[in-house]
Amino acid sequence: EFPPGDEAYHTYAEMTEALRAAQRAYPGLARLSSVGRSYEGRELYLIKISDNVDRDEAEPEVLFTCNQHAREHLTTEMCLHLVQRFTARYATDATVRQLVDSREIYVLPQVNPDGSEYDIAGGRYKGWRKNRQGSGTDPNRNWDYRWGCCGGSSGNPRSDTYRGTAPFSAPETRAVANFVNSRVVGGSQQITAHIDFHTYSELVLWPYGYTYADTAPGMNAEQARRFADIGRRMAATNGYTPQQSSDLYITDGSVNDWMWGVHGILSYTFEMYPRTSSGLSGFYPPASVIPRETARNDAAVDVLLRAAGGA
Ligand code: 0X9
Ligand code: CA
Ligand code: CA
Ligand code: ZN
Repeated sequence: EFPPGDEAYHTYAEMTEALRAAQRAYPGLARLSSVGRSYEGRELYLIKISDNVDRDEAEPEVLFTCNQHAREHLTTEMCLHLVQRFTARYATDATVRQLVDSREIYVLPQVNPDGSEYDIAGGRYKGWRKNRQGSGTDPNRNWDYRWGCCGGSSGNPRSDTYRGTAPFSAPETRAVANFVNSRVVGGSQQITAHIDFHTYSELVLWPYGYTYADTAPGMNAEQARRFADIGRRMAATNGYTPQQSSDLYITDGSVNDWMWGVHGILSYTFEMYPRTSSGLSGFYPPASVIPRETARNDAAVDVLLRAAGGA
C-alpha cells in the first residue's frame, strides 16, 4: 500500500482492477491479456485498445510500457492515463477517435510489479529500482542487444544497474520481448513505435544508449535524424529536453536499443516529472501532480502515434 496521502497511486491490485474496468466498460475497444508472469508470479498485464479490438487489423501497432523501474510509480499512472484517455474519451474526442480507429495501441502499465509492490510494502517507500530475483536485476540493463557490452551496466548483483546473469535472465524482460517477437507477422514487425516511461528528469531520449556515436551498425544518419526529429517534436509539446540517450550516460542492455536494434521499432524513453530533485524524493512526487504530469504527455503521445504511420 502507498503511504498516507499517496493513496491515489495504484497498487498492483488497483491497477489490475482499473484495466478490468476499462475492458468491462468498453468491450469493443479494450481487450485485456497478459504477456506472462513476473519472477514472483504476478501477471504482466497488457491491454490492447483499438476499434474492432478482437481483430488483428492492418493498422500500425504502438506499444507503451511503464514501471520497468520499481520506484518510478508515476509511470504506472501514465500508462493508466493512456488507457483512460483512449477509452473514455473515444466517444467525444475526435483526435482520440481518429487515433484509436487507425492504430492498435498496446499499454503495459507494470513491467516490474514485484519490485513496485516491494517498494510500497508496509506503506513506506524503500527506493527500490530492480526486480525481485535474488538481489534484483535492473530490467533496463537486461535486454538482448549488445548486453553488457560497453560499461553501461554492472556485473555486481548488488548494484542498482546489475545486468543479470544473461540477456533476458529476468522473466519480466523475457516476457515483454516474447510479446514483441510475436508481433512479427508474415516476416514484418507490426509494432512501429514505442515509449518506455521512466522518472525523472523531464527528458525525451532515443537510441543508441550503448555508444556516444550518433550513427552505428543499424542506425544510419537518416534514421538518427528521424529519431531526433520526432523526439524534438514530442519534446516541443511537453517541455522536456530531447537528446540521444547516451548524452545522459552510457547504458547497455536497455529496452530502446533492443527495440530498435532487433526490430526497427521507433523506441523512446520519456523521463517524467520532476526535472530536478535531491536524493530519492524525485521518485515520489505527491499524488496531486498525477493528473497534470500524465496529461502533459498527451500531445507527445499523439505525435508518436501519428509518426507510427510512417510520416
Ligand atoms: O538508467 C536508466 O535506465 C534510465 N534512467 S532512470 O533514472 N529512470 O533509471 C535511462 C535509460 C535511457 N537509456 C536508454 N534509453 N538507452
Ligand atoms: Ca482496429
Ligand atoms: Ca495488426
Ligand atoms: Zn527508470
